[in-house]
Amino acid sequence: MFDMARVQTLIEIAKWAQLIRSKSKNGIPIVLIGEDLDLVPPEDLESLNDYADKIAQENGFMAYIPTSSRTGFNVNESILYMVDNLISLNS
Ligand SMILES: Nc1nc2c(ncn2[C@@H]2O[C@H](COP(=O)(O)OP(=O)(O)O)[C@@H](O)[C@H]2O)c(=O)[nH]1
Ligand SMILES: [Mg+2]
Repeated sequence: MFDMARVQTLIEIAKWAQLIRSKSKNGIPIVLIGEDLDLVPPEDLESLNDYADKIAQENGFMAYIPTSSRTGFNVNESILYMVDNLISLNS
């Protein structure tokens, strides 16, 4: 998870992914969640989403999902996405 209002937290994602992978079994699924979507200036949103998609692809994540707990946008959806995918990976 990274803070969409602080791009530095997205830049650091590769490092966190490396740490997670060094401490878990091969092939652990990772979903990149952006938090605080509502704090992103509308004019910055497209380039931020493009950049996050690129980081997700480069690091082999399953998906990138921007969310806001303030507005509720993608909150249930992101949890359901992860649950559904964990269930299908394990069946
Ligand atoms: N604007 C906005 N504020 C949020 C959102 N989610 C949490 N906050 C606020 O951000 C602060 C820190 O949230 P928290 O989830 O505890 O920690 P964080 O993971 O470091 O962001 C709290 O005051 C929350 O009320 C959000 O989606 N949008
Ligand atoms: Mg926050």
